[in-house]
Amino acid sequence: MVVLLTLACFQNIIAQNTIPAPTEISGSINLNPTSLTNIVTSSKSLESEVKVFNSFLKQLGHPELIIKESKSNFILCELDKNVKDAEYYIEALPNSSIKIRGKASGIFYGLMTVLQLIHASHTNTINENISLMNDKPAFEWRGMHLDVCRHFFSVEFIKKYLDLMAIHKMNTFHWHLTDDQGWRIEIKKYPLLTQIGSKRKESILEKNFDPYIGDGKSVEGFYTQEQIKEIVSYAAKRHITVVPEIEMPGHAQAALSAYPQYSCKGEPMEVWPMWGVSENVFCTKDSTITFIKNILDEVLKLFPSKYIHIGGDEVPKTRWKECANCQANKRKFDLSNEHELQSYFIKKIDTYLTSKGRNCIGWDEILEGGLAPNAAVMSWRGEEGGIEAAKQKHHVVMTPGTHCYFDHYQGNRQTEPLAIGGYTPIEKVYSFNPIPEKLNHEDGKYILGAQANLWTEYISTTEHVEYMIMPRMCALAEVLWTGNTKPGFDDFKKRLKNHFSLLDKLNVYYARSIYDVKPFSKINNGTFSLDLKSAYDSGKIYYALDGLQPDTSSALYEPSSPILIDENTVLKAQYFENNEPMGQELTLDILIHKAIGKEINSVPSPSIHYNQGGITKAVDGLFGKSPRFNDDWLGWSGESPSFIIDLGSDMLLNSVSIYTLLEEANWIHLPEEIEIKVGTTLDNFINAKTMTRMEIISAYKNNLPIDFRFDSMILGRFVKINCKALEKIPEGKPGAGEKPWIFISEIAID
Ligand code: TNX
Repeated sequence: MVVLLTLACFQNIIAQNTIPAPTEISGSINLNPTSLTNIVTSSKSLESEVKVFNSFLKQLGHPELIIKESKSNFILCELDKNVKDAEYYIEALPNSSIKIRGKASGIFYGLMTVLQLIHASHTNTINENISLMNDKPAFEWRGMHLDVCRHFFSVEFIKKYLDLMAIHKMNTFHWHLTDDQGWRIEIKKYPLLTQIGSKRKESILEKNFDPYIGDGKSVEGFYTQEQIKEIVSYAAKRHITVVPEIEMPGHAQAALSAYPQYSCKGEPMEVWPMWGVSENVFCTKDSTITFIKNILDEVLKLFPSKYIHIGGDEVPKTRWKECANCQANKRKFDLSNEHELQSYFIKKIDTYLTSKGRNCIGWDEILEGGLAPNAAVMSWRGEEGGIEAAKQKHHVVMTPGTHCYFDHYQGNRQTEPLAIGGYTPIEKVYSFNPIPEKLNHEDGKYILGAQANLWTEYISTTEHVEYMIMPRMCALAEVLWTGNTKPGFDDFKKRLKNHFSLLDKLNVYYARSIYDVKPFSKINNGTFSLDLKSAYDSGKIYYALDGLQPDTSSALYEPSSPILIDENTVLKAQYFENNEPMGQELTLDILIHKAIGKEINSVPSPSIHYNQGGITKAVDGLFGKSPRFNDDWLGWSGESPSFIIDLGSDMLLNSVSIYTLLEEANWIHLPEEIEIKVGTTLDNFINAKTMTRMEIISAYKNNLPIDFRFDSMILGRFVKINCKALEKIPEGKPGAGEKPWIFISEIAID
């Protein structure tokens, strides 16, 4: 019993100070980490690990350890070839000293743990002990991706990115170097790739796709081969492998702006200023394949990684369908469609990389038309691609949009910087399990790990990059390092709060969205009430219902008494600690109407991807906003939803207001037609109002509902709403020809 208690106590101490949490702690050494003065190694080959460790100590503003023998207060780094890669042991030595034992990678990670403990002891009042531990990663691929094509980031910043990864024991940097909007790697054989392909005249301004509005600001930059070598070696010293991505056959417009002869049409084109998916892809003809192989030859010399990422995602087949060379390939190789042509292309590259002793990895679209024999798959459109590939005994890295897209929003709607969409708060990242439940134990072994992706369409500054990855990367690091033994979000969030001081010292511009107040509505017998929560409960939440900014003199939210609301209200709330506002203010528009909390059904149900909280969300008094990034929205893909709301008794009705959404870039369109009917019973509906597509388009305004005001009041208990979806996304729009989405967040009845 006593032993158990002590153990729990050690875990607690550690739990306050390291991210990711170690996998196994067996006891503690009575030694305050700040008392360490010296560091020695059992082998000269460990000098680089020690140097990096000292450079981090310096960045954190702590004294570096003296690299010299001493009688006491030292760290001994002892190479032990019998310990597995990345694993390490921390053990006690006499005279207030410790030993870190493992291979070079393990020793490096042990040092990163000690680094965090030293920092914590310097900054926290708690007197830390060093723990005895045997720590090892749950997954071998602990990745961070960075898109440097949509926006360019300097060598200096890439180094900072790598430092942040290393301190959190992340070990794979996926460097997205080529895309439609920019080619960023010097290739000596093809100088135009950077002379032309690395310069974009401008970018689309925010989300002005149609009509297109440009921002007039040029974006340019590339890495010379010398700089790339420097980065690769800098990363290696931090036990990080750099995996380059050279996109093919799609996302190739920047390359084709320099060498249009490798496209299907051969016509000139510009480096693409738009976001989305360009139709200008590499042609499948032999000369293009040779061009790509020549590029890869130079890439392989620069990057020693086992895996080379060849993209493979989002390849429109439009050009191939009209191209004599591609059609000839289809006939020659007996391919039945363009998916097989894509597979033909990837297989050629796969064979080439295999012949050079490397493996190709690609986005999950490379499964379409048949997976190349040695290819690994990065599953981004959910888990399905990863599951499929693992069942086919191919290696997989999980990066599903739901948990791993750090270009998504992470906090309250109005206060986050413009993002691509989605909603991936830190809790969600923390809850991620890289091994899908659907995989059996054997197939689960093909999951190498996971990775967060940072696409930078809407991210042009280094501060913004830091904001998007931090602190979400801390959560992912724990998912990937600590794995199943991770102590849980409540424990993590406590450590994170201390960890913020480390990020402060490193001048990281991290997001504080974790403090943001989140609303939870409840409806009981038609009465609307609201609970407010922050991830932390050590502080206080103040709120105001008069539209003013809340401060510590505003109403104090008491968790035991939810706020009752009986009329349309704008609520503002803010979390405070020690009278200081933490995180951003929440602003919530609450709509009180006749359908609140009433019975509603929808045929068909919303898509599983956009059905958080279920269909009752459509009558919960909270409506979604544009840009969309939280759970307020329900979505239907290619289907025409029809709703019936039961108000419980006959009432005189004036109007129905529907909060719907137009977000063409994300394939979300307004309905073709909306029809409202009212009935006193379920079999005598009368038409109340109908709007055609043209009327809907002209009535639609961002963040406002489409109002269906009846010509005169109608008596009824049941309201039926039929939304007819467009058959296909219209030509000229992103996703043309595909199934459109319909999004609805609230149906208000008055
Ligand atoms: C899809 S993820 C893409 C990227 C975009 C990203 C935006 C993937 C393989 N392709 O080209 O930047 O969405 O979230």
